[in-house]
Amino acid sequence: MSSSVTPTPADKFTFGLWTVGWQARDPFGDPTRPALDPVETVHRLAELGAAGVTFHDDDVVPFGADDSDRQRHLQRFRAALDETGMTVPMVTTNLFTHPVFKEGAFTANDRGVRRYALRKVMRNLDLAAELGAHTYVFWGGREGSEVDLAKDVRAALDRYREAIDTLAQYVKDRGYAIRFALEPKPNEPRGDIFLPTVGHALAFISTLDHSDIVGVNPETGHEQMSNLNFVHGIAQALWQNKLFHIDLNGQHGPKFDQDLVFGHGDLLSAFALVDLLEFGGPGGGPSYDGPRHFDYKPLRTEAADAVWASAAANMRTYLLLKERAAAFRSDPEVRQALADAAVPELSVPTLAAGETYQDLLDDDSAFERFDVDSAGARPHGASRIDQLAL
Ligand code: GLT
Ligand code: MN
Ligand code: MN
Repeated sequence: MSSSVTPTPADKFTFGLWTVGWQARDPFGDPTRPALDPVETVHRLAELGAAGVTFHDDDVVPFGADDSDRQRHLQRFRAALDETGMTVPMVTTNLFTHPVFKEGAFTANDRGVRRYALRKVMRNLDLAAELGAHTYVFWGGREGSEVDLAKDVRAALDRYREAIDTLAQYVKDRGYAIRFALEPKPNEPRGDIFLPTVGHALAFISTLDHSDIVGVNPETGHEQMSNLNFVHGIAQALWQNKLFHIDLNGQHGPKFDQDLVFGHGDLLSAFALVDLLEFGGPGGGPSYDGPRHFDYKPLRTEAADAVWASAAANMRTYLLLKERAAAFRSDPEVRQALADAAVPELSVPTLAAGETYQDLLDDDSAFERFDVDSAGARPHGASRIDQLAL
């Protein structure tokens, strides 16, 4: 294996404890793998070259544990982090497993459930700050409905906004260096989930009092479940300076959430994504410098030891695509194809510096004399670009 595709912490690869730790329970079948100890996960991922781990409160401390049990679990976990040098760049809350959240958390009709959910997050925000996390993810898996008439959607969005603003105020008042990242998903487990896509989430964020510290955590498969273009979603989040975190995985089009290994779905899209993240920034550098976080599930058919090979596959795929994206960008044939397709020309503003719409009206070469037939006949050759990428 060449060294450029051997992961190191400098690559900023991170994994949720719940990913490799998934026991493969699904709606039709029992677990196929034993539970994993988070301490072992930290060690195994460190050996594979990951930089850090992320977790839900309940991934480290079982739901309902008393204070002394909580301290014991946290102490073991902290020790594993110290021994391995693994970081915790992101933390999140489980607001979906316990039946108390069956009708929602921040948007539950039951006000008591909403207040309980806020408290559960606040307690875990304190832990996130203590562990040095800079991002806190909100995936509202239970925020939604199956029955339109059983939920006042405008009231639900009011409550969602109230929750995020209240928690953002808490973070600011405590002086925590934490930003929030909302994770969209269209459905599953709810029939329909609020903030179903990157676009919905960005629009919602613009209504917040504390929108300055709230961005998005888009997941490959979640956008593709909606038949949306993930690369376009990421590009728009970057364009709005709202890509605070990213969940990388694979998905084969609109169907249930597959959480495949990164790249094991739409490979050309994965290539364009890595190219955007690594070489889409100013001067061809990275456009995103946060963790490359994998939110995947080892296939239910995999045995316990194969879990680690599948974790490594995410990182290797990313690095292989990064290596090839670098080769693509420096290939003279690619440069020529991009120039022929006029890709760089899109960066030139449509109006010249200082030009007004009146100047445009006065420019008869723009309309009266514009040769629409020859412009319409212009070859672009985008297909050649796809083939070069392939
Ligand atoms: C859950 C979900 C993921 C979210 C996690 C964060 S948990 O597994 O399917 O997409 O990122 O809550
Ligand atoms: Mn996710
Ligand atoms: Mn998913």
